[in-house]
Amino acid sequence: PDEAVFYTSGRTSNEAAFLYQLFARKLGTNNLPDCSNMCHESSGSALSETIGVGKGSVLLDDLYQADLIVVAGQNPGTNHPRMLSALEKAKANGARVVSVNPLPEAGLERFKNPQTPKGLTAGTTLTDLFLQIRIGGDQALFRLLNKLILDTPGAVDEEFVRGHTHGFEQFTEAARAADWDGTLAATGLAREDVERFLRMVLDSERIVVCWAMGLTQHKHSVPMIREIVNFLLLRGNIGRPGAGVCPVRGHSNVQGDRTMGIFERPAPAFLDALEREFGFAPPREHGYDVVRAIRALRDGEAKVFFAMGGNFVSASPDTEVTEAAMRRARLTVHVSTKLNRSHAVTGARALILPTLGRTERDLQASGEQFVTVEDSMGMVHASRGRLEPASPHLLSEPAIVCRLARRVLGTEDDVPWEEFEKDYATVRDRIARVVPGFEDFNARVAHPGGFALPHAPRDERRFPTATGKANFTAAPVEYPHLPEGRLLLQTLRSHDQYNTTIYGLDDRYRGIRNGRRVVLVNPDDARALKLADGSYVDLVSEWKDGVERRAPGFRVVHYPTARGCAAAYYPETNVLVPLDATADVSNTPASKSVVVRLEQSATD
Ligand SMILES: Nc1nc2c(c(=O)[nH]1)N[C@H]1C(S)=C(S)[C@@H](COP(=O)(O)OP(=O)(O)OC[C@H]3O[C@@H](n4cnc5c(=O)[nH]c(N)nc54)[C@H](O)[C@@H]3O)O[C@H]1N2
Ligand SMILES: Nc1nc2c(c(=O)[nH]1)N[C@H]1C(S)=C(S)[C@@H](COP(=O)(O)OP(=O)(O)OC[C@H]3O[C@@H](n4cnc5c(=O)[nH]c(N)nc54)[C@H](O)[C@@H]3O)O[C@H]1N2
Ligand SMILES: [Mo]
Repeated sequence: PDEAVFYTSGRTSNEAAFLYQLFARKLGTNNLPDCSNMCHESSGSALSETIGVGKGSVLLDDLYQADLIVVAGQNPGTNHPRMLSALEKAKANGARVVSVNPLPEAGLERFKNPQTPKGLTAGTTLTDLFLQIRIGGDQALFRLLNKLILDTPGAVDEEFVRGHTHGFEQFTEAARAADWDGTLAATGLAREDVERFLRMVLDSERIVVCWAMGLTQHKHSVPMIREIVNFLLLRGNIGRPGAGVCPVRGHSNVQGDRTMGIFERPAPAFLDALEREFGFAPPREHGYDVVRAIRALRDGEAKVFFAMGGNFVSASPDTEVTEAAMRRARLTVHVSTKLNRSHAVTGARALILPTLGRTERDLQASGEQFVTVEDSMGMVHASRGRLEPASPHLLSEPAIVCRLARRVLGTEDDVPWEEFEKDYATVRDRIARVVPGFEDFNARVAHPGGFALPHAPRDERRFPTATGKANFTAAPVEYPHLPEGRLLLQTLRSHDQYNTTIYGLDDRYRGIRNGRRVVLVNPDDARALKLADGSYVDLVSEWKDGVERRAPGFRVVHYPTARGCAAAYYPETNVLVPLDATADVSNTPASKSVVVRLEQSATD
């Protein structure tokens, strides 16, 4: 069983995900990597250790009640447009917004809400303070900020720290060692910037910190996010209205898939519950995450690759390595709504299984079905397709899994796969008995708007960690060191793409038109490197393995990113991200901090 790998992208419904992990575990493996491994794994790792729940602790209403919202490493204008309206409303209620980013992201600077008359003309300035940080400098910034808070009489919420936290002394000792010079070097910020930030923090009773890939895809992402937890804990900003951690997710059900057990390192309690409910012994050894799955395919240890959605070879790092690994498989299978590159990079045998999209009607033997999803804020709600399916022959994801399970496990298998396929409510009944927080699932999801999953830190200031308290942590401060003449490249999204699906060649808010093979370089760096705006370069990544990874033919765009930093689009640049360059603890590819040199291009 462990020679098979079952990947999931984050679009899969709760019902399909639950069936899929059940099938993999009945087969006998925990090889359930998912796009989370490349996405918010660092957030999950940092949060579960420190607050005991690997998910965000705020609801939409908390944003509306916050005094200060920090948006770090996130470009909501493009990637979470609905969040801009939430920020606008928060501001109308008196909140201030700090943006921490190497790029001045236009959507955050000036938001034109198409829904309001004011938005159509003037727009709202969302950001009160823009901290143009160097890539990878966030841990250093928050560490110094924490020291400054500690040094301010009365700034620490002593009662909260005493009653609810653990590790404060050790953390204080580490924080006291933070110094201005080191921090300004790591962050590229000016002293006044940090001082203004501090004043806004001290003026604010309730603080929310939001983040996305700008914080999760670095070698030191996990300690970076833990430092943000330290920051919030210091002033009691977790577990009360208007305050908390807000990792903003990507795919519509990536959080729900994890809740349903799509995880290569499942919690023992989850496996115990599966065992009780279905009367079998699930495998207990950890399975492969994305990076380990690629290594296993590369080394011939895994032979079957099955993908429930996604575009694995384009989304994964080290494209050439990943493609070669995939070609060694005996069998590759993709359950997909759209053709993509991964379908063309196959093992000895290859299957493409087209499936219903979530907007399409899903008719089964018991009648029309709906499925459920969970959002970034832990709200679970129903999703029902309305459109006529693209073909009457398309099977739904749950149907594909149930039929596959019956073929692979045999019709003798005592899980009622046929019944599950006919009526998804019967799947939800099982979820209700296996997954905490889903009691009475079918009844509760019938409410319009759905229901909120319990979150102990948010709901009752209870922290289900190893110490039973919220944990301060005291990791050494890290930040990327750049050799002379090199730049630190982040690989990010343009406006006209959804991950590996490219819709067009423009990047609206950044004013880039007609081309995706562009590299954004600070004009001062460009001058020092003698790179004219509009000239062509190859991006060559430098990593300690000595392998030269090259992405040829990128147009240089002079752009006001932080000094020493560069930016280019994913997935064109995935070829530059070494497979082994991952975040400590979470093993997420470090695709936001790739050391590159720019060489004059032959392909002008
Ligand atoms: N239209 C659209 N929407 C999407 C997606 C899409 O592709 N298209 N993808 C979805 C998915 S799966 C996800 S995960 C989310 C991703 O949402 P985002 O995380 O917003 O996406 P990225 O384009 O990767 O942007 C990363 C941001 O972090 C900043 N950044 C990079 N490095 C650092 C750093 O070291 N420190 C700080 N403070 N900032 C840094 C970048 O400048 C950029 O603004 O969006 C989701 N929504
Ligand atoms: N360099 C670099 N690499 C990155 C990132 C980065 O910032 N930089 N970001 C990472 C992140 S955050 C993520 S989430 C991953 C994304 O990794 P993936 O989730 O693997 O990639 P997507 O491009 O979102 O997958 C799109 C494909 O999913 C299929 N699909 C869409 N909807 C459905 C559905 O409902 N059911 C099924 N079965 N299939 C469906 C379609 O066939 C479509 O072609 O990429 C990661 N890779
Ligand atoms: Mo993502």
